Amino acid sequence: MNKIFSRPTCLKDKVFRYCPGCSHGVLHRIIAETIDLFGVRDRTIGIAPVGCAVFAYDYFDIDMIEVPHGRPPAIATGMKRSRPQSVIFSYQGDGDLAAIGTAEIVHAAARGENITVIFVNNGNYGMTGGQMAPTTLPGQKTTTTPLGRNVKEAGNPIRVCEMLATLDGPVYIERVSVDSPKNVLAAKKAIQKAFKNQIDGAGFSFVEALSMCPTVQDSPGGSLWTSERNPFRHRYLAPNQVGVSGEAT
Ligand SMILES: Cc1ncc(C[n+]2csc(CCOP(=O)(O)OP(=O)(O)O)c2C)c(N)n1
Ligand code: SF4
Ligand SMILES: [Mg+2]
Repeated sequence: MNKIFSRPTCLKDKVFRYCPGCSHGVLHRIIAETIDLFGVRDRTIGIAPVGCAVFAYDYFDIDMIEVPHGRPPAIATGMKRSRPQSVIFSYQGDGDLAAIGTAEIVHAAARGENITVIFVNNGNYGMTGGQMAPTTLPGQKTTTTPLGRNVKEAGNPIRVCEMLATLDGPVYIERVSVDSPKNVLAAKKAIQKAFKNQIDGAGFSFVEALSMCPTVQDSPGGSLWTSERNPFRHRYLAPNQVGVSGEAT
Protein backbone atom coordinates (compact mmCIF):
# COMPACT_ATOMS: atom_id res chain seq x y z
CA MET A 1 0.00 0.00 0.00
CA ASN A 2 1.30 3.45 -0.89
CA LYS A 3 1.68 5.85 2.01
CA ILE A 4 0.40 9.22 0.87
CA PHE A 5 0.52 11.24 4.10
CA SER A 6 2.96 11.11 6.96
CA ARG A 7 4.61 13.19 9.64
CA PRO A 8 7.44 15.35 8.29
CA THR A 9 10.81 13.95 9.34
CA CYS A 10 11.60 17.34 10.88
CA LEU A 11 8.74 17.07 13.40
CA LYS A 12 9.15 14.90 16.47
CA ASP A 13 6.42 12.40 17.26
CA LYS A 14 5.08 14.55 20.10
CA VAL A 15 1.70 16.02 20.96
CA PHE A 16 1.71 19.82 20.76
CA ARG A 17 1.03 21.66 24.00
CA TYR A 18 -0.70 24.43 22.05
CA CYS A 19 -4.42 25.04 22.62
CA PRO A 20 -6.85 23.32 20.23
CA GLY A 21 -7.34 25.54 17.18
CA CYS A 22 -4.06 27.40 17.63
CA SER A 23 -2.13 28.26 14.46
CA HIS A 24 1.29 27.42 15.83
CA GLY A 25 0.84 23.71 15.09
CA VAL A 26 -0.20 24.39 11.48
CA LEU A 27 2.78 26.65 10.93
CA HIS A 28 5.20 24.19 12.54
CA ARG A 29 4.02 21.55 10.11
CA ILE A 30 4.37 23.81 7.08
CA ILE A 31 7.92 24.76 8.10
CA ALA A 32 8.87 21.12 8.76
CA GLU A 33 7.50 20.06 5.37
CA THR A 34 9.45 22.87 3.72
CA ILE A 35 12.73 21.80 5.31
CA ASP A 36 12.04 18.22 4.21
CA LEU A 37 11.18 19.41 0.69
CA PHE A 38 14.51 21.15 0.23
CA GLY A 39 16.50 18.37 1.95
CA VAL A 40 18.28 20.83 4.25
CA ARG A 41 17.43 19.27 7.62
CA ASP A 42 21.10 18.67 8.52
CA ARG A 43 22.03 22.31 8.04
CA THR A 44 18.93 24.11 9.26
CA ILE A 45 18.83 25.94 12.60
CA GLY A 46 15.56 27.34 13.93
CA ILE A 47 15.25 30.17 16.43
CA ALA A 48 12.38 29.86 18.91
CA PRO A 49 10.79 33.02 20.32
CA VAL A 50 9.61 34.01 23.76
CA GLY A 51 5.86 33.50 23.52
CA CYS A 52 3.58 30.49 23.19
CA ALA A 53 6.04 28.94 20.72
CA VAL A 54 8.82 29.08 23.28
CA PHE A 55 8.84 25.27 23.26
CA ALA A 56 9.22 24.99 19.49
CA TYR A 57 12.53 23.23 20.12
CA ASP A 58 10.52 20.39 21.66
CA TYR A 59 8.71 19.79 18.38
CA PHE A 60 11.17 20.40 15.54
CA ASP A 61 13.65 17.58 15.05
CA ILE A 62 16.41 19.89 13.89
CA ASP A 63 18.96 22.11 15.62
CA MET A 64 17.06 24.79 17.53
CA ILE A 65 18.07 27.66 19.76
CA GLU A 66 16.01 29.65 22.25
CA VAL A 67 16.92 33.33 22.52
CA PRO A 68 15.84 36.38 24.58
CA HIS A 69 12.56 38.09 23.77
CA GLY A 70 12.65 39.93 20.42
CA ARG A 71 16.27 39.13 19.63
CA PRO A 72 15.94 36.36 16.99
CA PRO A 73 16.91 38.55 14.00
CA ALA A 74 20.10 39.68 15.75
CA ILE A 75 21.02 36.11 16.74
CA ALA A 76 20.12 34.90 13.24
CA THR A 77 22.47 37.51 11.78
CA GLY A 78 25.41 36.24 13.81
CA MET A 79 24.60 32.61 13.07
CA LYS A 80 24.21 33.15 9.33
CA ARG A 81 27.34 35.25 9.01
CA SER A 82 29.47 32.76 10.93
CA ARG A 83 27.89 29.70 9.26
CA PRO A 84 26.86 30.86 5.77
CA GLN A 85 26.02 27.33 4.65
CA SER A 86 23.41 26.97 7.39
CA VAL A 87 19.76 27.69 6.74
CA ILE A 88 18.59 29.96 9.55
CA PHE A 89 14.98 30.79 10.30
CA SER A 90 13.42 32.74 13.12
CA TYR A 91 9.89 32.06 14.31
CA GLN A 92 8.39 35.03 16.12
CA GLY A 93 5.08 36.25 17.52
CA ASP A 94 3.75 39.78 17.24
CA GLY A 95 4.77 40.62 20.80
CA ASP A 96 8.24 39.25 20.15
CA LEU A 97 8.81 40.80 16.72
CA ALA A 98 6.70 43.96 16.67
CA ALA A 99 7.06 45.18 20.27
CA ILE A 100 10.22 44.35 22.20
CA GLY A 101 12.03 43.24 19.04
CA THR A 102 11.13 46.07 16.67
CA ALA A 103 14.68 47.37 16.40
CA GLU A 104 16.12 43.95 15.63
CA ILE A 105 13.72 43.13 12.81
CA VAL A 106 13.94 46.57 11.20
CA HIS A 107 17.73 46.57 11.14
CA ALA A 108 18.09 42.95 10.00
CA ALA A 109 15.68 43.75 7.16
CA ALA A 110 17.50 46.98 6.32
CA ARG A 111 20.81 45.11 6.17
CA GLY A 112 19.23 42.52 3.91
CA GLU A 113 20.49 39.61 5.98
CA ASN A 114 20.14 36.31 4.13
CA ILE A 115 17.73 34.81 6.67
CA THR A 116 14.10 33.65 6.74
CA VAL A 117 11.67 35.18 9.22
CA ILE A 118 8.27 33.67 10.00
CA PHE A 119 6.10 36.24 11.79
CA VAL A 120 3.14 34.68 13.59
CA ASN A 121 0.65 37.51 14.03
CA ASN A 122 -2.23 36.45 16.27
CA GLY A 123 -3.07 39.97 17.40
CA ASN A 124 -2.21 39.55 21.05
CA TYR A 125 0.26 38.27 23.63
CA GLY A 126 -1.08 34.73 23.86
CA MET A 127 1.42 33.32 26.31
CA THR A 128 0.96 35.93 28.99
CA GLY A 129 -2.85 35.99 28.91
CA GLY A 130 -4.02 37.89 25.86
CA GLN A 131 -2.77 41.44 26.32
CA MET A 132 -2.84 44.03 23.53
CA ALA A 133 -0.07 43.68 20.97
CA PRO A 134 1.19 46.28 18.48
CA THR A 135 -0.91 44.50 15.85
CA THR A 136 -4.18 44.42 17.84
CA LEU A 137 -6.88 45.90 15.64
CA PRO A 138 -8.80 49.07 16.46
CA GLY A 139 -11.82 48.04 18.53
CA GLN A 140 -10.43 44.57 19.26
CA LYS A 141 -10.90 43.43 22.84
CA THR A 142 -7.91 42.12 24.75
CA THR A 143 -7.31 41.71 28.46
CA THR A 144 -5.65 45.14 28.57
CA THR A 145 -8.22 46.74 26.23
CA PRO A 146 -11.43 45.21 27.62
CA LEU A 147 -13.58 47.79 25.82
CA GLY A 148 -11.73 47.35 22.54
CA ARG A 149 -8.53 49.04 21.39
CA ASN A 150 -9.10 52.76 21.47
CA VAL A 151 -6.53 54.27 19.11
CA LYS A 152 -6.68 57.62 20.87
CA GLU A 153 -5.34 55.99 24.01
CA ALA A 154 -3.46 52.97 22.73
CA GLY A 155 -2.23 54.23 19.37
CA ASN A 156 -2.72 52.59 16.00
CA PRO A 157 -1.66 49.08 15.00
CA ILE A 158 1.67 48.65 13.27
CA ARG A 159 1.56 47.15 9.77
CA VAL A 160 4.85 45.32 9.89
CA CYS A 161 4.92 44.09 6.28
CA GLU A 162 4.17 47.54 4.92
CA MET A 163 6.79 49.09 7.18
CA LEU A 164 9.53 46.64 6.15
CA ALA A 165 8.52 46.95 2.50
CA THR A 166 9.72 50.57 2.54
CA LEU A 167 13.28 49.31 3.05
CA ASP A 168 15.71 48.37 0.28
CA GLY A 169 17.10 45.30 2.09
CA PRO A 170 14.35 42.67 1.85
CA VAL A 171 13.91 40.58 -1.28
CA TYR A 172 10.59 39.03 -0.30
CA ILE A 173 7.79 40.12 2.03
CA GLU A 174 4.42 38.45 2.02
CA ARG A 175 1.36 38.32 4.27
CA VAL A 176 -0.63 35.11 4.38
CA SER A 177 -3.30 33.58 6.60
CA VAL A 178 -3.83 30.08 7.95
CA ASP A 179 -7.59 30.22 8.53
CA SER A 180 -8.75 27.94 5.69
CA PRO A 181 -7.33 25.04 3.65
CA LYS A 182 -6.94 27.36 0.65
CA ASN A 183 -5.03 29.93 2.69
CA VAL A 184 -2.90 27.25 4.32
CA LEU A 185 -1.79 26.14 0.84
CA ALA A 186 -0.94 29.73 -0.05
CA ALA A 187 0.94 30.09 3.23
CA LYS A 188 2.90 26.97 2.42
CA LYS A 189 3.89 28.36 -0.96
CA ALA A 190 5.06 31.61 0.61
CA ILE A 191 7.09 29.84 3.31
CA GLN A 192 8.69 27.61 0.68
CA LYS A 193 9.68 30.68 -1.28
CA ALA A 194 11.11 32.35 1.82
CA PHE A 195 13.34 29.32 2.45
CA LYS A 196 14.28 28.90 -1.21
CA ASN A 197 15.42 32.52 -1.37
CA GLN A 198 17.84 31.91 1.47
CA ILE A 199 19.10 28.63 0.03
CA ASP A 200 19.74 30.44 -3.27
CA GLY A 201 21.58 33.24 -1.43
CA ALA A 202 19.01 35.86 -2.47
CA GLY A 203 18.58 37.66 0.85
CA PHE A 204 16.10 38.66 3.55
CA SER A 205 12.68 36.99 3.29
CA PHE A 206 9.74 37.61 5.58
CA VAL A 207 6.35 35.88 5.80
CA GLU A 208 3.64 37.20 8.12
CA ALA A 209 0.99 34.60 8.96
CA LEU A 210 -2.31 35.96 10.27
CA SER A 211 -3.08 33.45 12.97
CA MET A 212 -5.78 32.24 15.30
CA CYS A 213 -5.51 32.33 19.07
CA PRO A 214 -8.90 30.93 20.04
CA THR A 215 -8.10 30.82 23.74
CA VAL A 216 -7.68 34.52 24.35
CA GLN A 217 -8.84 36.22 21.17
CA ASP A 218 -11.84 38.51 21.05
CA SER A 219 -14.36 36.05 19.68
CA PRO A 220 -16.69 33.41 21.09
CA GLY A 221 -15.63 30.99 18.40
CA GLY A 222 -12.06 32.10 18.45
CA SER A 223 -11.00 33.25 15.04
CA LEU A 224 -12.39 36.75 14.71
CA TRP A 225 -8.94 37.86 13.64
CA THR A 226 -9.08 36.14 10.30
CA SER A 227 -12.81 35.65 9.94
CA GLU A 228 -14.98 37.36 7.38
CA ARG A 229 -16.91 38.81 10.31
CA ASN A 230 -13.95 40.92 11.23
CA PRO A 231 -14.81 44.42 9.99
CA PHE A 232 -11.16 45.41 9.82
CA ARG A 233 -9.87 42.42 7.95
CA HIS A 234 -10.26 43.74 4.48
CA ARG A 235 -9.06 47.17 5.37
CA TYR A 236 -5.46 46.17 5.64
CA LEU A 237 -5.05 42.68 7.01
CA ALA A 238 -6.22 40.43 4.22
CA PRO A 239 -3.53 38.09 3.01
CA ASN A 240 -1.74 39.64 0.09
CA GLN A 241 1.69 40.31 -1.22
CA VAL A 242 2.60 43.54 0.41
CA GLY A 243 5.82 44.57 -1.20
CA VAL A 244 8.85 43.11 -2.87
CA SER A 245 12.20 44.49 -3.86
CA GLY A 246 15.28 42.90 -5.39
CA GLU A 247 15.61 40.02 -7.79
CA ALA A 248 14.43 37.03 -5.82
CA THR A 249 10.81 36.87 -6.75
C1 LIG B 1 12.41 40.47 28.39
C2 LIG B 1 11.01 39.93 28.58
N1 LIG B 1 9.98 40.79 28.65
C3 LIG B 1 8.71 40.32 28.79
C4 LIG B 1 8.48 38.99 28.88
C5 LIG B 1 7.06 38.47 29.08
N2 LIG B 1 6.51 37.88 27.88
C6 LIG B 1 6.54 36.55 27.66
S1 LIG B 1 5.81 36.09 26.25
C7 LIG B 1 5.39 37.70 25.90
C8 LIG B 1 4.61 38.09 24.67
C9 LIG B 1 4.34 36.96 23.74
O1 LIG B 1 3.47 37.37 22.72
P1 LIG B 1 3.75 36.99 21.20
O2 LIG B 1 5.15 37.27 20.85
O3 LIG B 1 2.73 37.69 20.40
O4 LIG B 1 3.57 35.41 21.16
P2 LIG B 1 2.24 34.53 21.33
O5 LIG B 1 2.30 34.03 22.75
O6 LIG B 1 1.05 35.38 21.05
O7 LIG B 1 2.42 33.42 20.34
C10 LIG B 1 5.84 38.57 26.90
C11 LIG B 1 5.62 40.04 26.90
C12 LIG B 1 9.59 38.11 28.81
N3 LIG B 1 9.46 36.79 28.86
N4 LIG B 1 10.84 38.62 28.66
S1 SF4 C 1 -2.85 31.04 24.04
FE1 SF4 C 1 -3.29 31.40 21.85
S2 SF4 C 1 -1.25 31.44 20.81
FE2 SF4 C 1 -1.01 30.48 22.84
S3 SF4 C 1 -1.18 28.25 22.48
FE3 SF4 C 1 -3.22 29.02 23.08
S4 SF4 C 1 -4.27 29.51 21.14
FE4 SF4 C 1 -2.06 29.32 20.71
MG1 LIG D 1 0.98 36.97 19.60
